[in-house]
Amino acid sequence: MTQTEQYRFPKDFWWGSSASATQTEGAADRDGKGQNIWDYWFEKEPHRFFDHVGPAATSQFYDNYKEDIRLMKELGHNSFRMSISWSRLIPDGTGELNAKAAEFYHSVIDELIVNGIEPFVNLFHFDMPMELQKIGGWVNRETVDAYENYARTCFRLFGGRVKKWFTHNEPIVPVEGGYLYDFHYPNKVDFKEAVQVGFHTMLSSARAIQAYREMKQDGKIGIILNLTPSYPRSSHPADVKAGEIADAFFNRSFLDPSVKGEFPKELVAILKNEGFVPDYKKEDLEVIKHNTVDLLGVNYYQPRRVKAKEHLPNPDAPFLPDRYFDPYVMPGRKMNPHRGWEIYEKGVYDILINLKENYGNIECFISENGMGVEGEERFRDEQGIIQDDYRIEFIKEHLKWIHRAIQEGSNVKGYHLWTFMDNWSWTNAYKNRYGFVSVNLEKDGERTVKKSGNWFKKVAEQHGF
Ligand code: BGP
Repeated sequence: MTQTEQYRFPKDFWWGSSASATQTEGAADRDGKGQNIWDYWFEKEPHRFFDHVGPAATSQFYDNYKEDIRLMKELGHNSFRMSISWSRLIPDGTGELNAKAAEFYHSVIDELIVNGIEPFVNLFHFDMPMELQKIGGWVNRETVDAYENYARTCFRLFGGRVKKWFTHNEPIVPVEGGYLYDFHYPNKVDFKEAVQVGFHTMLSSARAIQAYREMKQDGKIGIILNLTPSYPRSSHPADVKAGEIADAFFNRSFLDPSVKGEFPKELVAILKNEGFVPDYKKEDLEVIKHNTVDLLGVNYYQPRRVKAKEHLPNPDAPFLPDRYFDPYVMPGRKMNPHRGWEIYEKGVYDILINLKENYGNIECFISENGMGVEGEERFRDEQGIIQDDYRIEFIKEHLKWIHRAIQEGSNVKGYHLWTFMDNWSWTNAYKNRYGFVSVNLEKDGERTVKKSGNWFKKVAEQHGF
């Protein structure tokens, strides 16, 4: 692709950004919100969070949403993905509805629509209500019932104006973080529970979709998955097999049931062989089979490179998916050193072509993509604008591959950057900044549009670059 080439996107392409409740709202202990696992974990172990900054205040969207939405409009957004905080809307996870929370989400949705920005609403973004975590969170089947009830409540309250719904964001991440690799509460390393959590989460997604259709809602409902392509080190059959297994664990575990209504055979075979089949009822598989998604959100940050295992695993170590592959550090890879993630732009094209060829070319969009950078203040110029040319470059290079996928027939409908304004990144807190808009924590959260924000506005207005 040459520099002078032009990249035009369809006129109705969705240009925007994405965010989540816990990472942006703040007001974590106000207006009746219940605790979620992040509030609780931070209270217990603040040292696990960068600079000991917790989720209490985050980016104050709760108080500033009108101003923030005005800025979104200014930056050319025609759509924005947010999430509802379950523990704000239903503080105990089940039972009483918090009227103040309903009022808040009503106003946010109204404000977006008035500004010509379509709200895309996600129901679960890593933030399990603490009261439900106390009974085991997704390990406990009761959480699936509670979630279905929460989803029904959201459809009833907001379904008249929200026409794009998502059941979960990156459902594999709470499995990895909470039950395998120790980066989310409850910090367990327990593959049996991990599999149960995965299954119940998948079931909850299908049950919410079923409820959505039963309630005769007239929008679209989908799921947002972090599809991280697994690239084997080489074409050696052992490397290729390692790649296929990693793909089954981390991508196809949710992609196949969400889109095709069935779990990948390779994964089921491993779980059976290793003795980790989850508890389920026969009818669950029917619910999953008949309630697949209308629309798929694709989050893409980095590829996963793998190779065949170098050594026999320690037989006494806890079982982890990595028993089947080793990570592969490819010489010459391009890195984002702040986040420690490889940048591989073509990955987004490979995902879209895979969806086209193997998943019925399902309607999809890039629901997250972005670059977290530490210490962005040093790039502020005399006018006070952060000169984040590296982010413009990052977005551009990904958009070029998305453009190519469209030319080859991909059904990709939009691009949302992670994220609109700098926010709280879980255990990384405010270390890395991702936004089109900077949030100055020293100056009471003052917002200033970065160079990338102004650039994106033009791209959205001109349908390309
Ligand atoms: C995705 C999550 C987001 C966001 C992003 C960046 O996995 O959906 O919530 O945080 O990654 O990652 P991080 O914040 O860990 O740098």
